[in-house]
Amino acid sequence: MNRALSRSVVAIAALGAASFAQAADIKIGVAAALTGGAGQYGNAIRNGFQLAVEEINAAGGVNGDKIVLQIEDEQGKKEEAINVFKKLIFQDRVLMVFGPTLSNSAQAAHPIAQAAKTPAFGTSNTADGITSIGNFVFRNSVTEADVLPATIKKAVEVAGVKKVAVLYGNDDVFTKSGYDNFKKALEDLKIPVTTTETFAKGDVDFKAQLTKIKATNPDAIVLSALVAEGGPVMVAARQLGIEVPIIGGNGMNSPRVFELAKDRSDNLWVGSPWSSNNDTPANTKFIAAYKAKYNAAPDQFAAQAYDALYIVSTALKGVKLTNKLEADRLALRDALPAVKYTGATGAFQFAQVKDKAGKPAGYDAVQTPIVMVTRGNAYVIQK
Ligand code: LEU
Repeated sequence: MNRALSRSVVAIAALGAASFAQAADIKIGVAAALTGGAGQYGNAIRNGFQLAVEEINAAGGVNGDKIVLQIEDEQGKKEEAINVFKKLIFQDRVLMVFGPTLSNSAQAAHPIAQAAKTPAFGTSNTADGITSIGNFVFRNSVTEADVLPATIKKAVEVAGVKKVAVLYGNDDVFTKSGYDNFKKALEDLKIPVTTTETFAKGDVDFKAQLTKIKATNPDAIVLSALVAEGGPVMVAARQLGIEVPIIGGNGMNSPRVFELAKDRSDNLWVGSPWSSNNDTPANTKFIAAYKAKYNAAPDQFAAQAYDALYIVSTALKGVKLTNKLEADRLALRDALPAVKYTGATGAFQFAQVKDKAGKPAGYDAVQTPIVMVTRGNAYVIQK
């Protein structure tokens, strides 16, 4: 074989390998809190993604391409979320990144994705302002601003709540945003607040705040907390003989409440688009598949992660991937906003939000929340 010919044989072989690699994998990053205080949420999220990726690939993938998830533990810490985002985007060169689990971390990590023109997709971030970061930021988790007014309204109607005490974590983006939105919802409904108390991440003793709350004799406690603190708050409240409803935000919608508060977990009110009692075909299928795979019941966070991968795969079906990362990231970004999808969490679509300067930015979820109350270690739909 002469030299020129052997060179072209090598070139053709290389071309073959490249186009084969192109057809093989779509690499997607997942940043989740798999350890630490938010680990309960992050593990449910990972499970939801893993179930969805298996199903999607078993059904032929995306136009024949397989999705490969690269899952990293960001530990529920914003510094770790930043590190994980950088690794996934610049080193592993994923097409997009799901996560991180907490808004507190998303607020720190999503600007990295935005600057790198890489889609970032939150499946559990519910604080105000996350998608205002920019037009590469998406979420399918319904915000506190959308859910809390519905939860409060229902508790007022059904449980006759006329005045409330407020308790919230003041050192976390999500618990603070929940507080802001509770405050607004209470003002809109003209419900007086008897006292407002705070706590910090890692606190374990809530007696001082709850004793003050008890003395003001509220009809309910409004609680903006992650479950690591919120579970123990419920136990402490009931121990002090405070039996009124506890109205919680997104952080309190986790079966971890039942592990932490056990027989003191009743009468907790939360809102969410997802409920295990919602027996639509898509949700029934999801719950059965999840139970079969994990031998445990799913929660809202698993459901939202599961739906999120289907939303992305729906977008990707309309995208012609070129294997040029920058172009492919942009094409996915451009395809996502139009996706309409009905999954475990019901009918879903995106709505664009504005940034602080009033310019079009990222995309929030449009979904209707259901209000639920805990009874006998289960979240029961409140009609
Ligand atoms: N919704 C919370 C947040 O935005 C996280 C969730 C896992 C409870 O931080």
